[in-house]
Amino acid sequence: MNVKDVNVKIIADSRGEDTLEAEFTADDFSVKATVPSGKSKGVHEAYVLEPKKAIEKFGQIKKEILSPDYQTQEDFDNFLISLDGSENKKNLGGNLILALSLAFARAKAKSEGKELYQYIIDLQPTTYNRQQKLTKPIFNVINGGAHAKNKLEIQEFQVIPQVSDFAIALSMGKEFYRKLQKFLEGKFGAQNISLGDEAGFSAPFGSNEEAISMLSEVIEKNNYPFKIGLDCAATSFYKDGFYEIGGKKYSADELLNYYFELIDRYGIISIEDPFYEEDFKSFAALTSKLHEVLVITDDLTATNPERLQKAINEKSGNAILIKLNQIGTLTETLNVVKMAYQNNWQAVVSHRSGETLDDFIADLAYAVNAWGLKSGAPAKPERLVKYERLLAIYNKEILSAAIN
Ligand code: 2PG
Ligand code: MG
Repeated sequence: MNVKDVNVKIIADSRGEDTLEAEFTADDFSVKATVPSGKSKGVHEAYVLEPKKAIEKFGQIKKEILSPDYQTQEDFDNFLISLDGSENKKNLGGNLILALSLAFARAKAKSEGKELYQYIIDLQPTTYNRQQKLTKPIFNVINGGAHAKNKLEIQEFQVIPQVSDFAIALSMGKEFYRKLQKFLEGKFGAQNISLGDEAGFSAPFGSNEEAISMLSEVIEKNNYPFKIGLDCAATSFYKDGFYEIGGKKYSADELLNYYFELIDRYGIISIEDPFYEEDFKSFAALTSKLHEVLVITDDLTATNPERLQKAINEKSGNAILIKLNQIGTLTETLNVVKMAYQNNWQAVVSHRSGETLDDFIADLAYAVNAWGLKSGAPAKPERLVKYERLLAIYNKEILSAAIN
């Protein structure tokens, strides 16, 4: 690949905040990649440099990026990591590094005449077991926590279709979303319904359990083959050794029982960040009590190999949430996925609450054969493009399998 030019500029994300877009011009084409941003961010994530400062930094390193001819994704990512030289990418910013890493991946895929997902598949060693068949869409249809202005402490109330066809899963998700809207309008009045950051509904729910039971009611009434999932994002309601829910303080043990009852009562199949981001022990206690329920680590592991290793050693979960911008390069992200799979953990690929129209994570989810893709509600364009891209990949693959 003959790289002719590289540029980075500022664009607005779904919250209207500044974020970065990198553009690579190579051979006879140009490609772009953008980075999202989190609101319920973990302290162990790669550093996010203020976008204007990141543009300045880019000006200082542009020449160096253009000079050598990088042969591989790993070479390029390692070059960026060494140029930064810090532990959490605070010099260049994880956001600048990631924009460049992903734009490079797109350029390289194109120069090799490959779909992005095929390029990512080819980057991975084939040593791990690809356990899952279909990557499930995880629709976050009710928003709480830091993503909505309501009383819900739990951040995400999700529905997860249990079907083996992605097209069916997606169309059911869209239909369910509209039914849920009608149901909530009937309960609370249309004027009291709004959307949270991830396009899930916000309403004056009295409690987390009320939101779950309403989801459950709409699922049952209409016979959807859906299960419920939660992202508690518990760091946001943890303070001084206690978790505050509905004005009451819960110890970690009491919170564990609270979850245990909800999981049991509503057949919940996945629970993310049930405890705050340092509590490896309570994560482990919950994991050991549950069978066939995914305990997903997000802020706890922050797509970071050392954090994941600790979580694996302490049995603090059985699935890791994968967010490219928590670690900052494609290569490091794939290494974390590999580590998870080698230890029989699942991987769920995720967007951020502040998103762009970039659909890179759909290719990533397919390429690592993730258990699920978490991209919010099936509603706003920045959420939908990821689900639609994954559907397009499945359709393409099904077609090519039929031809061959
Ligand atoms: C999460 C994410 C994405 P944020 O906690 O899993 O849903 O939220 O991007 O705000 O960290
Ligand atoms: Mg989370």
